[in-house]
Amino acid sequence: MAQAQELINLILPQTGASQRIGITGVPGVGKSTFIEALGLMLIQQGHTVAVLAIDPSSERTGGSILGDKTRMMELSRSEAAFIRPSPAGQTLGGVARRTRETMLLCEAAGFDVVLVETVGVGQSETAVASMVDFFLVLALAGAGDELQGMKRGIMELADAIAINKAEESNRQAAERAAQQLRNALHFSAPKYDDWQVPVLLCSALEGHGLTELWQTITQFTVNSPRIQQIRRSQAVRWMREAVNDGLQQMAGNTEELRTLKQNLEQRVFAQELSPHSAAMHFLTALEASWRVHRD
Ligand SMILES: Nc1nc2c(ncn2[C@@H]2O[C@H](COP(=O)(O)OP(=O)(O)O)[C@@H](O)[C@H]2O)c(=O)[nH]1
Ligand SMILES: [Mg+2]
Repeated sequence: MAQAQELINLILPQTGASQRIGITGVPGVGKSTFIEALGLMLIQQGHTVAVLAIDPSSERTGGSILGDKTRMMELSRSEAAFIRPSPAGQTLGGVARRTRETMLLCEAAGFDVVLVETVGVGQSETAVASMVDFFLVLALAGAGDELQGMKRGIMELADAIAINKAEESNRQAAERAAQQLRNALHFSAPKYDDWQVPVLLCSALEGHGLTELWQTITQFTVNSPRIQQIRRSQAVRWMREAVNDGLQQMAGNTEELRTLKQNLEQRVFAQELSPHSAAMHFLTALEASWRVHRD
């Protein structure tokens, strides 16, 4: 743990030069197919691409990693690409931290585009959005899917939305879905004053719309003072998270503290003690224990 931290500190000066892109959408929307197509296109343009996945559920549901690997077959064979599935067996916070650190390692290794795939369910979008420069949401056209599959929270995180599977045969429905989304976006609070979230069409399968999408992304990320702002705010947020994680860890550090916490919780449950006094009691014990361990 300490060694890993030391390594991160050591490589830190070599990080930061990549474009960090998050990609989300409901299972089946085409994220892996999209990443394969975009990744290959970027490699052809001379980029090197790292693909990281953040999916805290992947250990439980199994299989998803295997599925993604086969979907990114060609990309995974390329010398200029690196693909890594979610670190397993951890909480979302742990997965997020590991993914962030892996992203830094990839940058230090020279990859200049990092794509982070996340499943469009649960809290993992927020975690990914807080570690990338640009957050792309993939959606599908048809039967109200565009609003159904797009929970409000996700829409608020989006820097661009792409309607995937917009092949010729599906074009009209895709256009309609895009228009609906544009209308809906008018009613949600803008993430940045100077950036209107574009809604584009693409087909990951046929490779259509990817050039335009990449143009949109680079318009946002390359030579933009906004990126520095975003990364600085993210750094502060990561620090806060690390402090909170550390406090949680300290609180469970010794048998004594764990027992005390249980006892206090029981007394609060039994209404013998107010939540506030119990918390103060615990914090006092935590502080004392910390002094002992520090000295
Ligand atoms: N028609 C069509 N099918 C696609 C497209 N992109 C992905 N698919 C298919 O949709 C299914 C799910 O794709 P996948 O990339 O695994 O989705 P993920 O779960 O979001 O990673 C697969 O059968 C893909 O072949 C597309 O642009 N057009
Ligand atoms: Mg996938």
